[in-house]
Amino acid sequence: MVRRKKQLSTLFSIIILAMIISSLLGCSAQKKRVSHIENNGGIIVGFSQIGAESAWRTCNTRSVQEAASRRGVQLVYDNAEQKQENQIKALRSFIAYQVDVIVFVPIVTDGWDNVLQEARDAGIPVLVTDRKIDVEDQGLYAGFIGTDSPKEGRNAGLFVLDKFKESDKEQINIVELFGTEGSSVAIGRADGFREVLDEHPRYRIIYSKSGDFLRSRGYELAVEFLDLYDDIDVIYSHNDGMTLGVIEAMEERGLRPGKDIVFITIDAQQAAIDALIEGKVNCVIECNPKTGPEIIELAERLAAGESIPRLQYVHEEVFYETDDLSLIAPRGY
Ligand code: GZL
Ligand code: ZN
Repeated sequence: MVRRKKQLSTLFSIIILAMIISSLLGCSAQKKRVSHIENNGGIIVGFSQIGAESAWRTCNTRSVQEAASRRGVQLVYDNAEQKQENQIKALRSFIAYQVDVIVFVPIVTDGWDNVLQEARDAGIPVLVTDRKIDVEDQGLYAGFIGTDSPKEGRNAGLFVLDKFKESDKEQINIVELFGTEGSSVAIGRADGFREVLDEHPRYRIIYSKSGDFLRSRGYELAVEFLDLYDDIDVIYSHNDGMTLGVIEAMEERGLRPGKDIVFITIDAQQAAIDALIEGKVNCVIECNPKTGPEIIELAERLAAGESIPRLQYVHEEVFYETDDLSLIAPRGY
């Protein structure tokens, strides 16, 4: 009997010891998370940005960084240099680092399910911003804030219809400079544009290629399509970066963008507004990069365990050649 009693007391002390260790560990893990708040009063946010391919992108990055520092949020920033595999590595490092929230700009819509499952397993909420993702399980991310790209495309289509409503030209030939293949914003801008024009068969997209939102690629595509076609009526460019490359190529050939060929461009960086004022483009559709304050506010809510709206679009304008352009405030990008 004595032996049995001895065994029981040993077992009991092992259980107590195990409980003490686990509570110390748990507490230290708990302590670690509390220390994020204690030592800088702010949360830690992992921010995966796609790169620096355009003035729009660098403005977007600056907006998030400035908003984070204003709020005392510690931002772990990663620039993926236009590669999805770098973004996936960055997200994995944020998970290992146990950030409080992950914010990321998905360069393309597909290929995120696994890494987002790992984030969910680690209990880290994810905010998707600027571009959208296609995932099986919508629960893999908390919400989206960004641009309504199909609406931008529809606004471009409506401008073309308006511009040619008095024209009796049989066929209106359109060249489209597509953004990054597989990105939700390029797909949305293309779909919205076609949604408006498909009902009017005289409008035909005779050329559409990806310039990857890059000025240099916009220039190269212009060299190609200006040699291919001599009866282009409209150029529809998915971003100002590519537009600037096209304008350069056109002017090298003595062509007058905005006069010989109607030009529509998206982003509304300062250089595009300047081109609108100079009559080199006819319509500039704003895509708002200054979403840092809203992004950080949503991240703080997620870190506090609150829910956020699934879908939030940012305010965007359209600037037309017929507007009073002196009223446009400096764009800051
Ligand atoms: C749009 C954004 C696009 C911009 C480009 O929301 O994703 O990427 O239009 C940028 O300038 O490169
Ligand atoms: Zn923390």
